[in-house]
Amino acid sequence: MERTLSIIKPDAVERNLIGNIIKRFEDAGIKIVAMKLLKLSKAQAEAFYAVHKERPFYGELTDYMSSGPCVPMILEGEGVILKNREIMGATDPKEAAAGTIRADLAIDKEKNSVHGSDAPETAAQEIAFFFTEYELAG
Ligand code: IDP
Repeated sequence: MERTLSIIKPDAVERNLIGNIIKRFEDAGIKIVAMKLLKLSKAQAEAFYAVHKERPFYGELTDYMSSGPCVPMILEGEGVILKNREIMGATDPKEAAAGTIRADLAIDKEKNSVHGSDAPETAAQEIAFFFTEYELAG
């Protein structure tokens, strides 16, 4: 069974959208097998997004991701990495398909409400960033 890391980002937590977003995953048959609510420090946000270090938006992105609480979760299901990306929609909400989380809820290309791992290797790394083995429900 495949697993992926999802994060409900600070803009969505701030606007009381945690339940709205989790309902979409559950309605799609995806299981949440671990979850927490925490506030990243700037250094932690920088470490999580280290892959984007050279991008012009890195400073702003890591300020935003450390600006308030977020909800990292481990999602489980068949093909869940791709399925989650489909439910999220494109990075820029203006380009996201109708009915996706980002089309319905995101503010802009940066404050786009959710993160989702893009491949099995990044999913494993990102899950390990937030969760230890004993925090997994099964
Ligand atoms: P993804 O989250 O859809 O996988 P990535 O390209 O991996 O998109 O970018 C990571 C995050 O960086 C995005 O979700 C968004 O919050 C932010 N981001 C991406 N591109 C831009 C941009 O052009 N301006 C501001 N923030 C951006």
